[in-house]
Amino acid sequence: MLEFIQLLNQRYQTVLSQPGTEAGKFSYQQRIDQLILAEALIRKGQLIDASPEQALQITIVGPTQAGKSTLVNVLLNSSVAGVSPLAGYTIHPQGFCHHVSLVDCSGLQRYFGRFQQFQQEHIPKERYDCYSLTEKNTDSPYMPAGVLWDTPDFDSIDSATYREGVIRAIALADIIILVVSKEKYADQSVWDIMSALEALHQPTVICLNKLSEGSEALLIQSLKEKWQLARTDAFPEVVPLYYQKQTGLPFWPEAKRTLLKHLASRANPKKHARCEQEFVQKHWQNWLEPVIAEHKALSDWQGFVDEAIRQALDNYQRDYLNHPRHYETFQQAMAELLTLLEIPGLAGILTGARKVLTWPVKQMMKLGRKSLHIADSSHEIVLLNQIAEHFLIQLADRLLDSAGQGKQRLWWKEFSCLLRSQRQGILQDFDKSAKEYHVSFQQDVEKTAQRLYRKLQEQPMVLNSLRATRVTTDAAAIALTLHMGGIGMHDLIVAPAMLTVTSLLAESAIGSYMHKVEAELKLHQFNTVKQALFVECIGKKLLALPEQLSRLTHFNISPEQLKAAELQLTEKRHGLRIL
Ligand SMILES: Nc1nc2c(ncn2[C@@H]2O[C@H](COP(=O)(O)OP(=O)(O)OP(=O)(O)O)[C@@H](O)[C@H]2O)c(=O)[nH]1
Ligand SMILES: [Mg+2]
Repeated sequence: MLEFIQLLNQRYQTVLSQPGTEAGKFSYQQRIDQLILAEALIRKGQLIDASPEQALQITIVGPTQAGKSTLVNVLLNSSVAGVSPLAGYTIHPQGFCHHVSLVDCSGLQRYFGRFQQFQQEHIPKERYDCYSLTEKNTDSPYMPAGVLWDTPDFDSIDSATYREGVIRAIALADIIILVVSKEKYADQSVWDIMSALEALHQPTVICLNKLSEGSEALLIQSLKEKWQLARTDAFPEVVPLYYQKQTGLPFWPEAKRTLLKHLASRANPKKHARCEQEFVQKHWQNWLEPVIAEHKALSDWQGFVDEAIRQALDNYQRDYLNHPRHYETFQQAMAELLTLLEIPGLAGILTGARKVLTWPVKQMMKLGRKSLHIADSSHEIVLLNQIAEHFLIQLADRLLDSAGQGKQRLWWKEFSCLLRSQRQGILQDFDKSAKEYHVSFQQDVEKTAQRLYRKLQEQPMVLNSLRATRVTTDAAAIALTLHMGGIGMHDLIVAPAMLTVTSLLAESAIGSYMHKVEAELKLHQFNTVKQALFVECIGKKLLALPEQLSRLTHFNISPEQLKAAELQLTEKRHGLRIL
């Protein structure tokens, strides 16, 4: 699951960084934040699994200049956190161990993943993918043993650059302290974050900082209203922080001295797994919305291809297999049969075959290229290539239609260009496969001829009468000429002698057997063309085409990848188990 969330996050970031995604920018950025949070929650789950006695983690969050770093100092009774009147001063998550040793926190490096740990004074200002962890020996009356995290703000202009650090520190927290000042507590950014955090069910405290005398009750009431608009859980404890002139620090009220220790006893790492799962499930559909839209486009594309294959095969049947003049394969089997019959007196006639034939010599000469390969003269191949061309034109039209409407316009548009660029190559491959099919199908033609020949041998009467006809000799001569490359297939079919022999056989005792054999040959031929040319050759190539779409503008997460991730989600493994 972790890998899938990372992949999704990475794809969102890539797609978002491309021009033309302005429309979805806000929602995409929001989802990226949620995915970073989800990843961090899964990592926290792994941390709990690896070391159940992990030190308590308290994270302070709040808008810039609210006094987060100041509060760290107050709670730790030190001046360890850097405080400044410059907005966006803290830019890294900075952890301070209180009554916990650094060794006890060694699991944190794994939790932070690609974020690198530094000592506080060495943390590089130009890098955001790092955090610091510092052991403090000061004593605090307010803090339970644990790590107190100071975090960067989430509302300044620069905050987008260090937002991931904030999210990671938030997901790590067993307790959240929200710090707001009277100027900032109503900001939308504060309540967006608080609303997003509800699913994490962390015990929470709100610190109201920079208070002026007399404003407390009103502000708390207003805070409560804001809370109730953003969240459904109970309004948490509010700690009003008043400024102390002598120390120059806000003052933690005596009445709240044990508040954090009390909350610490409520923190329950065992609940984490459930929160983690709830969070992922809550956002899953929303995260996957563009991925599923791509899958829909993909399945539409599959539908277009299937439909186009169906139509292409209909055309093949209509214009070839069932066409009374164009279907030549069975005639070829007949030609083979005639050569098997060893017609008496053929040798003598063969030399003058051209004169015997009943079509103009000129046409014969035109077609009489010696080594004419059978596939080159095949009407079937010409037709199949025409069908393939029409097939691609039809698909290109469907793509243009889809590119002009619907949600996935960009996907279809790019896909349409892709198909255009690959069209020539696809047609060339198809032509090559068609020729290969045609040549290898000659074996089936020969087998058909053998079957007919065997049947004829069982019928000596038919065989003899066939051998005795002059027209059979003519037809056999034509068949042989075809064999030697002297004529093309079409001329064989229209040769009257061939037609006569075919009808002689059709009307003979083996007539019905011949029809049956022809029907079987056609069916086998249909299935072979369908499988070898339209499913395997052109179909597979077209269905694999979307994989070549740019990974910069599309998610390109396959339905299989998604399925595997969803299985993990329901299997409740990889940190997504219910305890
Ligand atoms: N008057 C007054 N000033 C305060 C109080 N708390 C903090 N400050 C000042 O407010 C400024 C910001 O305080 P920080 O603690 O750095 O605020 P922060 O939330 O960490 O700010 P960033 O790190 O920039 O996000 C500093 O100049 C503090 O001295 C307070 O209670 N009263
Ligand atoms: Mg700060």
